[in-house]
Amino acid sequence: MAFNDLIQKAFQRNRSKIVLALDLELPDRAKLAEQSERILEDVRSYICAVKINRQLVLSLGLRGGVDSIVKLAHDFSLPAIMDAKLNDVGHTNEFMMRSYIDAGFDAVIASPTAGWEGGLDSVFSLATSHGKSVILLVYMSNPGADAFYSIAASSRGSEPRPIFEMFAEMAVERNADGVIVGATKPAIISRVRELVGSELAIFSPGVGVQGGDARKALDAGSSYLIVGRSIYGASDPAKAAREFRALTS
Ligand code: BMP
Repeated sequence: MAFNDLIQKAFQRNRSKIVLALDLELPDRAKLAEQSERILEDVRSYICAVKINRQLVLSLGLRGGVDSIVKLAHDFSLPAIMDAKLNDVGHTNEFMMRSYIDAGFDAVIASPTAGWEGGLDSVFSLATSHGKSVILLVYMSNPGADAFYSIAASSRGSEPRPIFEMFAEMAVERNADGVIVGATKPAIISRVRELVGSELAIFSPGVGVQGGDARKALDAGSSYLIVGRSIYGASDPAKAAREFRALTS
């Protein structure tokens, strides 16, 4: 089933717009795998997807490691997103994208900074041929993000405008299945919503520890909130996930 259908179904089943960022860091590989799986199991009814980042890929490896967590997510009928922020030249992007697809991921996050030709073209083309999704990073949640994503730039003689607007338009033009915009930047979320229209999913990380406000992000146009430490770092992750879910209804 395609990523969009999987996340929609999970959203309807669990009444949740929360994507769990499963970014645990533990020195012991076996404990890391066990604890990551336990948290996913505990919160599975309160989330609509799981996002895996380099913390798990670097520590567990893809084969015989992260792929088991992806399988577990699928057993719970939850889609799995790989937060790869792909931004290299074509053949390297292609290798990474193929590896994540082979590991079972339904969607992969890419950064638009490499540009299209010889950069993201291979990522989108692999995604299309394998029925997978690409989510494009449009504006990051960290305080320093403004120094880059708001730079006014001009493309091929057009009027200068913030670079994130070009990234949002690239997502639409290239048929991405979603964009990432930090929950800490509600005004940017509103602007991106105007640019991408009502259909494209906006995923917003930065709620909780980073200080973003769930309600403000959703009111500004976010479709889903990505939450990590405030859930997996809580003494009772299921309770924390349930409380975040309540903020999204
Ligand atoms: P936390 O809720 O613990 O702050 O985690 C947020 C997650 O979202 C992390 O996996 C991080 O890499 C990711 N993320 C982010 O925080 N801001 C961005 O702009 C883009 C991200 O992918």
